[in-house]
Amino acid sequence: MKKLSLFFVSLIINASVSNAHEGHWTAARPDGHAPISVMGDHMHAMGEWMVSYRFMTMDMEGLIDGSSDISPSDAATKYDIKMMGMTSPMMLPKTMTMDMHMFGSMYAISDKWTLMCMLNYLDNEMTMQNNAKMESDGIGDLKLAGLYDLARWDSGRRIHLNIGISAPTGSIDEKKSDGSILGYGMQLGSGTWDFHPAITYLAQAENYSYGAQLGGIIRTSDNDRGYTLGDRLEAALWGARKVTDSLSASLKIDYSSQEAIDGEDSALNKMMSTSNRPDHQGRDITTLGLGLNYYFQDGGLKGHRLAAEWETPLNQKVNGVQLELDSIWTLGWQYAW
Ligand SMILES: [Cu+2]
Repeated sequence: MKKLSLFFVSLIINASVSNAHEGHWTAARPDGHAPISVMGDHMHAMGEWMVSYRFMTMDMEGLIDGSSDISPSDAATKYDIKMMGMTSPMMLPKTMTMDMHMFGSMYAISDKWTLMCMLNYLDNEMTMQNNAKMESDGIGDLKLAGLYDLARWDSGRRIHLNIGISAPTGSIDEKKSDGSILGYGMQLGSGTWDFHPAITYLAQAENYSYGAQLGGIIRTSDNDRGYTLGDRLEAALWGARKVTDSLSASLKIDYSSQEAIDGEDSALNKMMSTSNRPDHQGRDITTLGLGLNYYFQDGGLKGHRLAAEWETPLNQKVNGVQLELDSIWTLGWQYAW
């Protein structure tokens, strides 16, 4: 792990001494796209289309209280978790896997505006301390965005604005097999119309590139179950090194902060599990991501891209008691024409 990150760091640092890029920013190189976990990172030239598919899998295991490990029985005592009147950690979460299939398309209506559309299919599985399993799956919130080119310079740098909204197409009524409602983390959407603004900066030199994106999610109302997911702030910084004309390696640092839930779903039993408590939702997390992008320059697959990224937390602090994030894998395919 340490050796691997040093390899990526040295790739990128070595590269930063190479010459600056002469012309405009271009997507026609492997690192012309950001690490695959970054959304809305690049724009297209007028008339260009792109379709993409990403598979993301997130693994969580073990409980943390703020930023320290806590045993299920200590958590039950500390937060007064009860089953049938007795302190019991039985319904506290043990592990969770969240799989996401993400389908996207992009189209540039002009050189100034690129439109983007994204729909996810989620598949969640959670195991409780008593080994009971809970599952939910279905489509998430439909996201539409416009990327607006703010400025482009000769030296391979550019900056754009991301103006996105998401519609509440994902279910917030997912239930257990016994018909009772599932906790907040197992629901598929926010239940609200959300605003997703961001600003993205990109820079390219001969053999390396870097970028930064600052954005967030602002919820605009209460959902019809009586709560609002926390607003979110996200900042990402990445660098990539061209290894060959088709392959690049990247390093990314990502910080995000999501607030706790406002309001509550009154159908959830707050005594039974922290998963049912609005103040035990949301977290601050910093992750390190290592990635590879592959760009097919010619032949039958010209224009296709494949990418993979692995992310692991450097630091995380949850609100209340929650599962600890272990790792995130994102695999992607993109095709532009
Ligand atoms: Cu694109």
